[in-house]
Amino acid sequence: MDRDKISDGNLAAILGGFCFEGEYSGYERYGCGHINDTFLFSFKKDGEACVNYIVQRVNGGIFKDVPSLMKNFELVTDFLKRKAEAEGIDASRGVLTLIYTKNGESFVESGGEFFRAFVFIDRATSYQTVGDPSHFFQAGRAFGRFAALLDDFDAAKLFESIPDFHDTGKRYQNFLNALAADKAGRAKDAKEEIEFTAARRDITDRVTRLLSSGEIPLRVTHNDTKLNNVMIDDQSGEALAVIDLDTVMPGSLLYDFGDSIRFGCNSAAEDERDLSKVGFDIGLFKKYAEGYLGEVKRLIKKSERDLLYFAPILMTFECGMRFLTDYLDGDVYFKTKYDSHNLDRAKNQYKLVLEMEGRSADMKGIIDSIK
Ligand code: ADP
Ligand code: GN1
Ligand code: MG
Repeated sequence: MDRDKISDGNLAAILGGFCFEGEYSGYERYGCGHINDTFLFSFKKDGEACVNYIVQRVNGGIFKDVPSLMKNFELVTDFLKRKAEAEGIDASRGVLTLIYTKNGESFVESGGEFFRAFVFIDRATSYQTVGDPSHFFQAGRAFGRFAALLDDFDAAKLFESIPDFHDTGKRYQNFLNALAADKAGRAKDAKEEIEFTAARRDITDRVTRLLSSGEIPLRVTHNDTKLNNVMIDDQSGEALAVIDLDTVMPGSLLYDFGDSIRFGCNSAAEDERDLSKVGFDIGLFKKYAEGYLGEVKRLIKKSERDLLYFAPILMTFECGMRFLTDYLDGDVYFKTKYDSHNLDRAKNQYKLVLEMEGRSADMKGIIDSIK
């Protein structure tokens, strides 16, 4: 399948199914997500450009039960919209807006593929790296607000779209299984990374143990809090909607905080091959922590706060281990552009882990200094 294209039959089903406004004028491949295929659909009204839409082909290899996944989207966006309106926030830009079909469904199934559609948030950007530090502060606020708004959302209503998503211990077991199978015959090319992974086995269950014992609370979390999963207003520089709700599930606030730091505080892109460019920007850590803690201070427990310094290390290690596992499996999960793409990503993340480990005490100090 050419993932940059939509077949004619599916295009007709999308255009005939969703309640779009205006006259369709074309689509193009859009964005840099690793999971779904995203398209920008343009529309015109009386010959003039009007509201555009994002259409996504959901990754059916990863998400096996799309109707249940989309029910999560419906529940969460509905809940957020009501809260935003009660707080006087412009929900059309502040909350991801689903487009429903003429039959009231939030997806179209056609030719064995699933599609969903959203209002395109225009005059806003989803950044791939932090250029302006204030954007990162804004992202911290947005993900913090997301956690705070969902604090009273009933987690039992949510379908677990990817079970054990941030169970780092289980991810470690998956890594060991992939290594034992060595399906793609690549283990010989990843010796250093394999050793690096095994040497950190002890940290893998640190958060899950505390969740199981109840020492840290299970919350409704986003679980994929990369900077490029929040829209930033081009004019005001303020964060708008949090997007990419595929992994909104019960989890720990530590996962959300840690994953944002993993992505945003890397001085290089996630797949930069020149490892001398990969560094940990502690100034950005402070910015994000200020934005995030400002929004969650009402709900965060001391036991969670005490581990905010460790969360980025765990999430960066977990992500590196996932890239490495996918490399060993023969690139079956993440989109890759070349043969060793996943290995390069793993190397990059592990370099960042080393940098973060060296700055643990500084991270701790910064968290303690934020009131
Ligand atoms: P993936 O799960 O593949 O990462 P995302 O839902 O994050 O998919 O979408 C990929 C990209 O598409 C985003 O990073 C963003 O640039 C763009 N995007 C997604 N939804 C919207 C939206 N409603 N408005 C504007 N851009 C969007
Ligand atoms: C994927 O969907 P996207 O590109 O925002 C992945 C995250 C990883 C991330 C690494 C559902 O995020 O868990 O941390 O790539 N999402 C899923 O860049 O697996
Ligand atoms: Mg995304």
